[in-house]
Amino acid sequence: MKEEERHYNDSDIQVLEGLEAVRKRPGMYIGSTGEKGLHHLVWEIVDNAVDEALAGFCDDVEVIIDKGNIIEVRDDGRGMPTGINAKTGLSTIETIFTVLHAGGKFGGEGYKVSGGLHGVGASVVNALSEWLEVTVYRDNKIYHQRFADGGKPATSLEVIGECEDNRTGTTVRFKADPTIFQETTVYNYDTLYKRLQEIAFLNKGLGIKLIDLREDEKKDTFLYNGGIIEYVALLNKTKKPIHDDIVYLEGEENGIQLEVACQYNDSYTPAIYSFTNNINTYEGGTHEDGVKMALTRVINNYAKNAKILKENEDSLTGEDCREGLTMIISCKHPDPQFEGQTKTKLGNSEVKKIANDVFAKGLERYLMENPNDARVIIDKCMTASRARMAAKKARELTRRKSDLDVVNFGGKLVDCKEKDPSVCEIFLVEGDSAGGSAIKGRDSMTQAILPLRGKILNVEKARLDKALSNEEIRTIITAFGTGIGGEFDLSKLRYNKIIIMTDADVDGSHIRVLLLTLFYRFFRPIVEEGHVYAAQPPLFCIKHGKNIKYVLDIKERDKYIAMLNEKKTSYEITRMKGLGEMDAEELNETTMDINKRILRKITVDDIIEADAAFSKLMGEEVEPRRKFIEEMALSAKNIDI
Ligand code: TTJ
Repeated sequence: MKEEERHYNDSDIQVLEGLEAVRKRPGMYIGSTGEKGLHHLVWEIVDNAVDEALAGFCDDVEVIIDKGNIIEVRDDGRGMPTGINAKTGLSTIETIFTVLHAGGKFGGEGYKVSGGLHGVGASVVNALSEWLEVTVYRDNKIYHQRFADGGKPATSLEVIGECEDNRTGTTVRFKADPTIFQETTVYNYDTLYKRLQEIAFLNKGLGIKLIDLREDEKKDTFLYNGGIIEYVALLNKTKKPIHDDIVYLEGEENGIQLEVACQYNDSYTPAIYSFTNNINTYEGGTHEDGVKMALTRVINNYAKNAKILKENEDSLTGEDCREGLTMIISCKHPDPQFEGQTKTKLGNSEVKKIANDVFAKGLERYLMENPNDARVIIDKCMTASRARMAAKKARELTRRKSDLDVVNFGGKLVDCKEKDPSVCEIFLVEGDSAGGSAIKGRDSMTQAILPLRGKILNVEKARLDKALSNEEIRTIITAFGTGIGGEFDLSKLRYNKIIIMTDADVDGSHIRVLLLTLFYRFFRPIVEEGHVYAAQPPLFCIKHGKNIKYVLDIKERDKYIAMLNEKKTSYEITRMKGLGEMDAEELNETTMDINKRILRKITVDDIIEADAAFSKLMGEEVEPRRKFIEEMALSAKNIDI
């Protein structure tokens, strides 16, 4: 036992053992100790302030990122209780910050967030902090307590002053422990922005301020009196809605609240996001199922009654009814059951019927009262249905009859010999000339080459059936082996890495973006599971003596030159040619050889964001597109050297 712990009593020691468990296995409590886990600390504290707001005792929550990556969360609620807790004999505040899972038991009523990893409690944040301070304004007094060194009380709860004008509220300030968060303790403004904005959308009338006091001072305020209606408006801002109104429906039964906002746009992809108690239920669940069922039923009934869908025609499928639909579903439940792999699937069976009823009733009424919108919506679903049937026919053409079936490729794919996908790669190469060099320069065991001629179809503006009539795209689908749309199967992917090899110029980045759009729309799991890469042909070659060094950009070039100058080594720099001008050996050496090349992994960490970005990029407006290409070029990360 450490010297300073000796005079701790029994219950203190139990407490410390609890927090010690958190420090030993932080991943169990916050998922990871990487950037995501670090931000989890903020969510944990913010949830408490938001709960106080949802209970109706405050309207404003403030999150400050202070210099040194200190986080401060403030609310103007009632202030945490300052009395003694009978069970622990400690003050309620000390209990909440030092006893594992105490939060729920001692906190207020109302909709407690408890999904996924949320709701683990303020004590977990305290345990993983270098220090944490809580200040409570209540009864015209200012209470304060400090914890340090992984959650140990450094002072007891004391009154440190009087406060003016019946001010009430709670402020928590903490610094994440860098010995736990070894990867990074730097907060990402955009990450905080996105999530706080989302919380504000999901809770109309709740004001949230985000303030960054580090180098580049920044400030944003989120307050949406329209709630999820404004969320849908934002998501559709980069698209073309096909009707003016955003349909909004709400209902409550047995303390379970449901809100839905939706609007169709002229794209072909649904963007449906569901939440329960402010937590994104990525895996869906009963609230989403209920709403989807109601949507399909109501649309079919309307189409049949209006004689748009004839008696002898097939019903519209759920997919038909969701084409181009942007929708937010928000459920507030007093006792949510989260299931699924990532605990982001709502399991409460009673919600399905409630969601179904609330949505069906509301949508029926909306369609009745707005016959023009109804017509536009039904027409869109009908067109989707016809396109689906056409796509079914076209899709037959992409099926591989066997592993050895090369007929489908029209001779374009030069496959690798190895059949084990875990070691295989496919290069999608811009142009026939670079394609030719790549074929000669590859490792024929594991590297397959697919030269791409001409432009890739922009699938943002095309439905599946049109995409499938495109030769280039059909070849890609067949090569990947996964199928597409409803029959997509990631386990059938024939290559572990899909590597886009394009020139480092505007045309190259355009082709890259078109390919990414294709993958994102039709092969999303391939992107999500990290199978997509961009090859990075070097920009400069530096020769010194017998050594050849390839560098990616000017910055790297100058750094290398500076090093050579220090050693007084003489060198010769050449600017590299485009992919098409490199011979097989050069191409292998610089871009393909697994021991020398640099690949950039393409990731999608925020589906909502990426969806908007792709639309922006591929939509009509030129300026945002140019900007996005630039940003995308900058943000891709270097890995896999
Ligand atoms: C509980 O019921 C009595 C009145 O106070 C209720 C309460 O706990 N309110 C409360 C907690 N307001 N704010 C918090 C809080 C705020 C932050 C930023 C962090 C934490 C852990 C709690």
